[in-house]
Amino acid sequence: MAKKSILQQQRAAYQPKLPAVLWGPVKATYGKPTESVADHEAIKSLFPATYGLPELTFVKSEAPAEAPAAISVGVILSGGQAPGGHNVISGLFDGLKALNPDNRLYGFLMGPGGLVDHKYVELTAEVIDDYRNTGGFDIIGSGRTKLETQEQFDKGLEILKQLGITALVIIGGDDSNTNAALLADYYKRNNAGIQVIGCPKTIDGDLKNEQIETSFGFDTATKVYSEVIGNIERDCNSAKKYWHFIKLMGRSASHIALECALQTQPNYCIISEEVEAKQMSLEQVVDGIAQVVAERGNRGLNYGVVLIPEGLIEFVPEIKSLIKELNELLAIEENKEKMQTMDAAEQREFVLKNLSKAALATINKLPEGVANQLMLDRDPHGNVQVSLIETEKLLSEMVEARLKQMADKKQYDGKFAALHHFFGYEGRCADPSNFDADYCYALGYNAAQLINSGVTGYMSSVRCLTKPSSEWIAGGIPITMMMNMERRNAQDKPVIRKALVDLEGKPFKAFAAAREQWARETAYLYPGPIQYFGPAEVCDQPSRTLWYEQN
Ligand code: FBP
Repeated sequence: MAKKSILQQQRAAYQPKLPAVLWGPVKATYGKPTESVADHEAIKSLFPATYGLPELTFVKSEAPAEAPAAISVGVILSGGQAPGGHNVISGLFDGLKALNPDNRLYGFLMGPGGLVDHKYVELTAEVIDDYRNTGGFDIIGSGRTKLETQEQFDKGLEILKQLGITALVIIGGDDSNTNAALLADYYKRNNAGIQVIGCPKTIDGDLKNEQIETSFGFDTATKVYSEVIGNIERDCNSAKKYWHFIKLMGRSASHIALECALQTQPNYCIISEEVEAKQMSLEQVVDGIAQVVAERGNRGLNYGVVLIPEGLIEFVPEIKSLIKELNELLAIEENKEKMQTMDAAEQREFVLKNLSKAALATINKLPEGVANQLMLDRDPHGNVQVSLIETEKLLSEMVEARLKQMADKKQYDGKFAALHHFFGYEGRCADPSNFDADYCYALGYNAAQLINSGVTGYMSSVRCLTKPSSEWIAGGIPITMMMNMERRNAQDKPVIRKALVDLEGKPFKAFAAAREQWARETAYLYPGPIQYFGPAEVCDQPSRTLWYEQN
């Protein structure tokens, strides 16, 4: 067994808190039939067996006369790591064992690919106990294979049948849960006898809606980033000589940047959704930062902190149209085949030759590295890999150039020295905060109850998350309810609608009301590291986003 740190040894003993309703036997109660968030007819025709299912809520019940028959269940971790994944699995394991001690759990290795390639391990108590309350997905690994073809579904079915598995839990983000819904519908349509249940994972915080209050991992990851942003702010306020440009993970949505801003009160934070709503050009975004730098610099304050969401580039309108055009171009089969035979320089030339005049003008304004990222790299779900684009450097270079122009016009006489950071991977495998440890364990435990209720195509849901955990509500949400049609890889596809920052929502409004003061003054807030032991007001606080949304 691997050596454990002292914190790991102590933390292993933490008993995650469950909603009171899950402390004993439960009964499922059902609401009215549901509709997808949009495109009803299209989604209905793509999910004929699972569309329109009712919402499910658990209530306490009498113990059954005898335990349900023993079953075997499979579990998959899908996509980017998020703190708390191990607790979803330990909650699922404990939930299954509470229903029948002979129930068995298998983990498919390295993401959905493990199901297709028949790579798995049995997760016994001995294995599980080693991973309770720890960060990471290393118990079985994760991957980004997209489950979408009938061949993959059938290959998966072979191993499920072979192992006697009758239910599969997919722990993933919006794309992975979309795949869970496709799989659920396919297996139900074909009477395969396999239930599929999803769990809402992603540090990005963009898998949320009226039914799913937050995805797990967001709480811990943003606390880790906020700790280090706070440390940088303090360093910055001590040396008083640098501007720190900090890019934060989170894909398209700016939830992470917004949450970190609320926790640390930096001098500037860009919210991509606002950039899009105001139709701002890249020059205008740069100008906004330069004005703050100049205003502080002219008062002798040549330092500050700027937070940048990694997806910013996709929201600048001219770049958004460029990406759209590139996606269409790169998805044409004939183009794909041609490009496979070319080297990188030829591919670049080919793409440039086929772009419209407007798109060409936009791409020519960008540094070569950024242009190449936009032109060529996509993840298996067709997303631009925004975490690889160095937006923080792009912006600070453009700010410096803008300040020079201002200095020439005698509008600025400060000094500007920039440092760059990217916080993303540092937060994805941190030991889960108490909030995530409890929430994840409850999601997993609840998934076992959903399986026991016989449903399929549902996402495990635990709600009322700013209340004490004993008052949390547990149940299931039909995944098709969260879906709409979107353009992916140049095709209209059913997907779970991504939640972007709501500019009318309370978290954004709280930020907008304070940001001018944070820009002018040095109002830094230092949240410090996540605390696992100590008073509840230090250890058990949910994210500011959740707090503002529910209070
Ligand atoms: P998920 O959507 O799979 O949860 O991914 C989260 C994330 O951390 C994003 O914030 C980031 O853009 C991406 O993964 C990075 O991907 P990779 O791990 O493949 O480098």
